[in-house]
Amino acid sequence: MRELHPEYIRQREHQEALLSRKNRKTDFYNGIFDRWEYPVLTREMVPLTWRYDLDPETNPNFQERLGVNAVFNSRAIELDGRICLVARVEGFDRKSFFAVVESESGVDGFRFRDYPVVLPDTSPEETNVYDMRLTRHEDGWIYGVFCSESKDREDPDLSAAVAKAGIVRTRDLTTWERLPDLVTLRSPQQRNVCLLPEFVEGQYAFYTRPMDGFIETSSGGGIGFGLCRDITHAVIDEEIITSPRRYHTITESKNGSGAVPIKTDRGWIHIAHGVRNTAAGLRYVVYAYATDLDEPWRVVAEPGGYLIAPLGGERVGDVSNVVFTNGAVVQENGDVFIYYASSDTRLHVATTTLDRLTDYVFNTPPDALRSADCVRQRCGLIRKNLEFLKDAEAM
Ligand code: M1P
Repeated sequence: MRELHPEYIRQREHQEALLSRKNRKTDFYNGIFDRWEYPVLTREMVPLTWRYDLDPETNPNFQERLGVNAVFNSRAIELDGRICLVARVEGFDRKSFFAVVESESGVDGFRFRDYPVVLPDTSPEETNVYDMRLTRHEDGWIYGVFCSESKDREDPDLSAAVAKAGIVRTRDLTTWERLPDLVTLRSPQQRNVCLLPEFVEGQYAFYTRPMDGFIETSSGGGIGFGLCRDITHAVIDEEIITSPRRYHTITESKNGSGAVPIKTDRGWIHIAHGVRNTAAGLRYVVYAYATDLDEPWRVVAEPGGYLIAPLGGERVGDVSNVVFTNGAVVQENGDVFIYYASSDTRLHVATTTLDRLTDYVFNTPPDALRSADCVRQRCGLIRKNLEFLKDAEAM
């Protein structure tokens, strides 16, 4: 009979309390979505078996042998009545990998499966993988599209890297088949690529993010859209820009597709991220827009500004002043769970309904793009309200 280390027993109890803690809505209000008090995933929730050697003979001081730095950008999908996240887990060694984490409520009680996702290892050059978007496609497969990062061998700069879109497919989030990486003939690098759940013109439709370099999108004009016939050898020739980068807006530096688009009667709703540079560095926010159902590259509604920005403690972390989403779930009753990570450190949920989200996307005024026009826009709202109040109070 082997003895358990007393510290293991203490840590297990501590973790169990964290995992079974009930989450609750905060009193944050904007009529659009609700915020929740606790993050749904943190590094403290990662199983002890992933981090410690439990055997007192080989680990008498119960030291963490393989630490986890962060659990963040997660794709979400409903499977067998549970909400499953495919989370980005980053070790102390700064390498990311994926883990399936499941919950019944979607707002708390997330439990990691016994092992992380073991992707087929098809490229010795691939150094880091992260930010998977999972699409339940009408062809019957669940596809995962993620960033596959390698050293740029042609650039002597030690930090020079190449980002590509890796593609896997699965039916159960357990067995994964790796397909060749996406090739975009006109863009040297790709990140934040997301597959639409439906065929468009009989082809697979991807939202892309054309980039010249690893960090800077440079000539990449925003979120792209491209078609390919064969997903087992996915090649996109032309990328049309859908949601563009614009001067002095939340997408000025870059933007990228986030959750797999949500189909509504009025269009596909996209929940994406936009980046602006500031004196304090890059600031990432989450924004939303809609594209046409038949021409899903054509933007039909785009509220001005952001949907979610880092708030309070969310503003601080490994890469501060960042919120980022790559996953949302819409339930049959219309409830919507938007999973967003803060500062590349932890994962939160924002909840809303399809009705509230659609109202937000189609009825929030667009960015007027200039201060003078923004003041005109706001004065229009104030005037309408003052007249309304006069009438209401006269009653
Ligand atoms: O560090 C913030 C984010 O940076 C990248 O996003 P983008 O390609 O738009 O700059 C990604 O690495 C993302 O994972 C990360 O959260």
